[in-house]
Amino acid sequence: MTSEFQQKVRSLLDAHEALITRKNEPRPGGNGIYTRWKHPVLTAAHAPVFWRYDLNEATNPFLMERQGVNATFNAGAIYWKGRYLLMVRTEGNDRKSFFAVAESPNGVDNFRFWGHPVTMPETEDPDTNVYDMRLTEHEDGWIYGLFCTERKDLSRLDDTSAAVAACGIARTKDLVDWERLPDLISHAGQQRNVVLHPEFVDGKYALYTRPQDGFIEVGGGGGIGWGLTDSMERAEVEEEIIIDAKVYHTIKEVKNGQGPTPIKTPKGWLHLAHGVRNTAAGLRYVLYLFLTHPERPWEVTHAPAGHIIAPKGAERVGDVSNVVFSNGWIRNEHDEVFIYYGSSDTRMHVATTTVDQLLDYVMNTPPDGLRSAASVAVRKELIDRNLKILKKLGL
Ligand code: M1P
Repeated sequence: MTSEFQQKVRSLLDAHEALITRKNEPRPGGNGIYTRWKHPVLTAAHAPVFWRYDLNEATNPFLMERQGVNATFNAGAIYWKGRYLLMVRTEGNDRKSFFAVAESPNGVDNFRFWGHPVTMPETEDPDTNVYDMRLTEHEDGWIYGLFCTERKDLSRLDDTSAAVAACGIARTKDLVDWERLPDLISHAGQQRNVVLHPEFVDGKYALYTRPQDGFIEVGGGGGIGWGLTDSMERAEVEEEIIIDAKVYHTIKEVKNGQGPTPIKTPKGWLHLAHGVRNTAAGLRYVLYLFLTHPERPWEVTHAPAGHIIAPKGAERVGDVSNVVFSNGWIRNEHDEVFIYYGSSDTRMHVATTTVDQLLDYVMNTPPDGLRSAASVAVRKELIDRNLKILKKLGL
């Protein structure tokens, strides 16, 4: 006979299975650039029951959640042996983030976490918190995971929230066993959003960086930087040039950061990034796209004005509201692109598109004229062209 406790465990497992096997569907409508999908691909409730509950009746007679998961967001992504893998920033109720792989057969639903979270080795200076991994399959044969490692700012002991962000580096061949390498040495006070370019450039490893003075505030620095290093075993960028700067009265006025590893196309490298501006309601994070030169990935060739994805509907609310953030996308063998993005530091979503659509968007969307009058002029051109077409078509 099944005990009441066993029945309660069974219903927890059944509810979890129903959630993770729920079929997703594209949202109707859209903008021709990409399609949003109806359900988040991952939420805190997707974390396995056995990660959260003590399932032993003797030690947990009330079947309490002993180690709650608060959020699953800002996932790195990789297409791995025909499967869609997310390296998820999983945050416990204790506010500590850790990495965990969730796998899907189709990229839009049925994401299931692997049995255990990633055991990420530490350096001799232990990380307080790790998050936002970017996965890069480098032509040297390794898969690199670059992530933010956060530690207390020991020069400001009086301020319990003062922290230092640096770029942690690890590499793997199977996404299970990780070799931790020394943190990136750079000459900026804080580094977050560091991404490894997948190819050697002039025989060196190339990194997109984000040199800034402050932890949340940018201070004197900011912008998406570019630097080279001889080795990833002792990665150091002597010099960082800013390839995509913050600009007044744009969607990246306060700060920005490279998103996932750029995608190589015949027209150049497609980059997804996040831009941040301030509002009376706090910071607003949106995603934008730009293209860089095929041989010189540090040269921006096309930069559409504004955002490609902004927080919408339920995405706007969460632990840190009004945020979309992406550090993972996947291009599959059909040149379909799955853009994975976290909303409001709480959950993960997917939007699907193709390389062709993204190239069309990035190459044919007007750049930012930086003034209202310039925006009106470029919109009037479109309106006039369209009115002629509508007239000709009798519509
Ligand atoms: O809370 C919003 C985001 O803030 C940080 O991003 P950035 O360094 O660009 O400000 C990160 O902590 C990111 O994880 C988070 O989503």
